[in-house]
Amino acid sequence: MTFPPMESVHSHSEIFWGDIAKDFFWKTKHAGRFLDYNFDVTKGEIFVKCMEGASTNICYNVLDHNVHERKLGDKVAFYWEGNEPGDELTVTYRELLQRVCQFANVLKSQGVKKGDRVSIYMPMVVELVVAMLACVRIGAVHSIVFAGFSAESLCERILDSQCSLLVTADGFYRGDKLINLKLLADEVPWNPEVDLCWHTLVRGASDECEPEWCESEDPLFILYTSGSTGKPKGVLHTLSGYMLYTALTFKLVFDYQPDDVYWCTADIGWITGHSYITYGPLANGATSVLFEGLPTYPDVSRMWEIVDKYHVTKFYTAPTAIRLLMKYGREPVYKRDSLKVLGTVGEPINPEAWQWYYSVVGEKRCPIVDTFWQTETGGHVLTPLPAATPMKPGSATFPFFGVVPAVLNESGEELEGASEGYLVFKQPWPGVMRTVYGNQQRFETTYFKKFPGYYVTGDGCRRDKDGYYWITGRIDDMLNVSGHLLSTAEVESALAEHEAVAEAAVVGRPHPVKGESLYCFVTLTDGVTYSRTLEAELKKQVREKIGAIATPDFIQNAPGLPKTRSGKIMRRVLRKIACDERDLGDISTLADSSVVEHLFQNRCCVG
Ligand code: 6R9
Repeated sequence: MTFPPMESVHSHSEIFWGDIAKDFFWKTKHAGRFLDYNFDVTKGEIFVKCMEGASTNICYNVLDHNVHERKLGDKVAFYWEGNEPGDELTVTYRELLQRVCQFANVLKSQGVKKGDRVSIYMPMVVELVVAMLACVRIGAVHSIVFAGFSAESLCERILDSQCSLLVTADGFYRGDKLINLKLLADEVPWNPEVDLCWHTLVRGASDECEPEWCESEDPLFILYTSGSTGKPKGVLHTLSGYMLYTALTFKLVFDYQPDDVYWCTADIGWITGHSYITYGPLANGATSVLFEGLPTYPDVSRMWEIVDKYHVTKFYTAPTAIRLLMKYGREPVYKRDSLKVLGTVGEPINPEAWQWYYSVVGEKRCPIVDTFWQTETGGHVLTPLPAATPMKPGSATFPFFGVVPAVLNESGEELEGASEGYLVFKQPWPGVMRTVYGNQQRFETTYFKKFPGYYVTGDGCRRDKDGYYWITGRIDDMLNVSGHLLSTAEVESALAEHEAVAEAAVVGRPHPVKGESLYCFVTLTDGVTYSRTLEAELKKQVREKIGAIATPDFIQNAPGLPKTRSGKIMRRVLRKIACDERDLGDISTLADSSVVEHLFQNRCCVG
């Protein structure tokens, strides 16, 4: 790729992105403007359209095009490293293409057609990538549900996106724990009436399958993310813009070179895995590690053993993993000479973790790319470019090409220079989400209503005198537990569904490894007494309704909750109680202040 002058991305996005698009195959070329959009609710429906008129197939681009045009057939696409050391597989681009075609034929034989939704609930195995690309090949829309989610969460997502088929696995090991995915998926072991076996189906399938040519704005996938009302939102991404955006961000943010071995430790069930394990790296013909296991199994040097084994050059992980490993000191971090660039994503990285990552893991020779983005943004939006952007520990630095951020105050005015407020974006970039699946209204209300004319991230941010952006964390009712967003409302309703619970309020409490932990206040129904058994039941209830990531760390019996006179729960006060901070600020609107003292006296100290 060659690069036109920097400013051209704003004034001539056509030329900038057109040049990137030349590296891909287009069945038909686009006509008209590169990006067409409306970001202002007062002017009509919100929409973003990129490369209208073009048709392509992403599966074709990331596989066939790499094998046939770029001659990368024998290049390794994935080194799969299983949970158990010694379990390993190597898959080349050519093999991946064959396997994807076979499975695409299987999907077709099951009646899956262009536009149909397919749910995927699988561990980190090669078949997961095969299943997603097989969907893409035939124009079906995948909806991947992270394998840590509960049966109920899976069910909710299948129903919301009206999936016609579920691809799952019998089970897998995470560390030394067996997870019976199939049992979770249907709570009935095997039903020959509805269940079909992957291996049997694939055995008879042809390994050739003509790709389905799709329009730029046809749906590519749906990925659910927590919503502040409690019901998850199906974030919808479409073809061409997402492909170009993930391809270019991957290339530049990791300074991708053809002989790199790249490893992103995220799970494909989250957006990081979608964009930076599957689409971005494959679009560049990169070699990646696909890891099924945990950073601490069988011991805490597992990550560095993998880095050394595959000579990983570019490494991408989350602050929570860094903090976890930090606890064990520098000794387990031994062989890592191959590393060149280190990335982080998922939450603000605290300076201590940043320093450890930089000095211990990177031996002060690897630039750190702190990438800020969201399921909704499709790819990195605030990020340094390694070795080109001077780093400041804890800052995601500057916008990526074509991204125009602003900092707004409560009245929606743009702040200039050094300032702090709401982080918003003023115009779209190719990879931004297009809608909430089946609910355009919710899309507009969530992201565009508060400040007309802007995409609202839901994050707070500070811009310093040098123009660096510092994410200060969520400013809505979302919690970030180990880099995963959870809505307080979702956890509250899971708790309130228990017959012993009359009301629940959930807040975040800082946690040394997870970033935030869940601190839950529950008011019991009359006549019920609080007990350890009930507490365990409540934890189990949340785990079953949402998944293990949402398991409460603390539950406090709250005979009364601090409320305003109009009956609103004052979470701000609850957050202070959870952290044992007595400076409550202005509590003049509080209906009954004795409630607060009672909660302080009975707060949980240990989980
Ligand atoms: C990619 C991903 C999005 C939320 C986002 C923000 C937080 C992500 C961050 C970061 C500070 C970073 N976040 N990266 N905060 N610095 N580098 O994580 O997507 O799961 O949708 O979460 O995560 O709060 O709004 P998603």
